[in-house]
Amino acid sequence: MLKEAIYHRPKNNFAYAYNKETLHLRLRTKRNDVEKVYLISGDPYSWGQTKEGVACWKPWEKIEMTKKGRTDLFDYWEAAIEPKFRRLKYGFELLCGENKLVYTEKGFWDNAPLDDNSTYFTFPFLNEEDVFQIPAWVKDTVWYQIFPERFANGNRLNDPEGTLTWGSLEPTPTNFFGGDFEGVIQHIDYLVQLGITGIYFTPIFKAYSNHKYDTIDYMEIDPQFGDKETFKRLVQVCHEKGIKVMLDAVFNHSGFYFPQFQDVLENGEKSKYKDWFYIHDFPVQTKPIPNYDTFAFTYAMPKLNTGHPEVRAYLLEVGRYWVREFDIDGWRLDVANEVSHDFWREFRKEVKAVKPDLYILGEIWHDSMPWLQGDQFDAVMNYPYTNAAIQFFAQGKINAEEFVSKTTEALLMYPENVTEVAFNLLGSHDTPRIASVCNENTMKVKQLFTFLLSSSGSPCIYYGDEIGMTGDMDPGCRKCMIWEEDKQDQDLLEFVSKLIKLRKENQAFGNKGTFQILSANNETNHVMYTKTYQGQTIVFVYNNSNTRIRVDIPFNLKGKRVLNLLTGDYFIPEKVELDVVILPFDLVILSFN
Ligand code: ARE
Ligand code: CA
Repeated sequence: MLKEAIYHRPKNNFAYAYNKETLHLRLRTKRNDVEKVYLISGDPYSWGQTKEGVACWKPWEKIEMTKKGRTDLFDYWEAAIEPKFRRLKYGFELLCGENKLVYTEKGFWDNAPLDDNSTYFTFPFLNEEDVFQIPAWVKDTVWYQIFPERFANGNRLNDPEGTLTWGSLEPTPTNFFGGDFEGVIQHIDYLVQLGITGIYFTPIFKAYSNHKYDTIDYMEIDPQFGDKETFKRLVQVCHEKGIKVMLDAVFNHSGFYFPQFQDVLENGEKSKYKDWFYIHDFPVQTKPIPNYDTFAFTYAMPKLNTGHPEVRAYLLEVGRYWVREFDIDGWRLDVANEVSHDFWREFRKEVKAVKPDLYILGEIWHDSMPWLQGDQFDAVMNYPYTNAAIQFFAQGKINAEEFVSKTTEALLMYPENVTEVAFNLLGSHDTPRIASVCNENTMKVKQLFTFLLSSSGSPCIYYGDEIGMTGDMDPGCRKCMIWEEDKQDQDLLEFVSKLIKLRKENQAFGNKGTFQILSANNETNHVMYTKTYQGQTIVFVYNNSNTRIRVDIPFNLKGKRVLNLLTGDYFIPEKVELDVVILPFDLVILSFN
């Protein structure tokens, strides 16, 4: 057994409180190197003893761990345990053939040092308030992302100067098409029919650009979208239709025309706002490169000093205000990883005090464990998870094995309670559209939507992706929504609606279902996995090749009723062996009990 590959560390994705009774413990070993792993554990204060008169737990306990997943390099093992006194000392016993190895915090042993509990790993106490807790509704939400300037123009009167005819031109960084809140209200039934239960709006506050990430006033609605009354009505309409509303909080930086920044430009060192930003030296200059901190090198986005008490008070009030006065249900935090942890900790306390089941979603594209400990965000935009799927299904950059490896890695990167609410997406206003990434091969788009909607997490559909809209990187991905039905891919729309319906009607399909890879074959380039919950098994098989393939379904289903979830047909296999034929880039979803 390769000791160098064996890894565990308490209080992160390897050891965490799943709920107020249960701990999850994970171990990493070299792939195919270990046959069995046992968790050896006991109470720190009664290790190895049974104290008389005290209802002690067993002196120690040994339970077998299950193999949770594998990547190209590693196997991952997991066990769930409910320590009677909510604290635990533990180690791992690894077996391979005749070989045995024990792994504790102090290293490796031939036999478990059962007489000395100080060598073991410790989970000191499971305190309920430290358990990562997320709003329950998020687990059942299917999101839709709206870029308000481009969804629908419901009111010509608020159009900004120079507004172009809807969809008449390609989007550029500076053009306007007049989308607004009225437009969203007018099309709310379209979203209801699709099955949407949450909308994430990119910024709506008063700003200069068409994307509104350069805020002028955080307390005002941008007049091109409507006013506070229209926004109130929008939230009301959404809530009546069972749709939650999430707004974008751009707190890392303000816009160039934010009055406080303008004051600094005007008054330099004498400005009372000079410490609201990170000015390197005076006079302030925007060119050739700004002499103040910005988002990227964008001079129009000066970084806010969230360590400054006034800035902090101001932004925290913004955070509370829209929740308190407008009843919004979530905040998506822009450039979340460049703002201090310290600020986010306070932010969480403040906004959750107004609405305890508010969803806090950080925009981070990478491993985000430091923000997902329960004290900052509820979730992050889970780009790493779907990236693997995109590379496999859409781009053919990786093979079936690599897809499984990367997906498993992304799933095990976080505690399970985190992945249950991860914000999964195939694209956004910051990425090329999924149809374009798939070279407009709708079969591939369907495979990706199936993967997205059958994954655990909180899936999000970028407006227009469900009707096959195309577009490259920003600004290409921000075209006007197509409303003429004959120009929409109706077949794709129906397919996506069906998936959402399946997710809602079959608990195994969504968050409750346990995900398990059954096979990944590089020759046929197919992948098969199951989602299971309370007796229901759903098998997903994807053919990611340009030839038709025949795949064995590794279950004895003789005489059982097997439902094809996509067609609604069912059949009863007459033999023990069952195989299915799958056309190029097609997929099959079978369900049975
Ligand atoms: C403009 C141009 C872009 C150019 C950009 C940077 O259009 O082509 O790349 O400037 O100079 C908003 C607008 C954008 C605008 C930008 C600046 O929507 O159209 O882009 O302002 O004016 C990183 C950050 C992440 C950030 C992305 C864009 O970590 O937070 O970059 N995303 C948010 C929003 C954006 C928004 C802003 C931030 C600014 O979602 O819409 O942009 O408020 C890798 C990296 C990531 C990186 C990602 C994308 O994977 O690891 O860290 O994200 O690529 O580049
Ligand atoms: Ca308008």
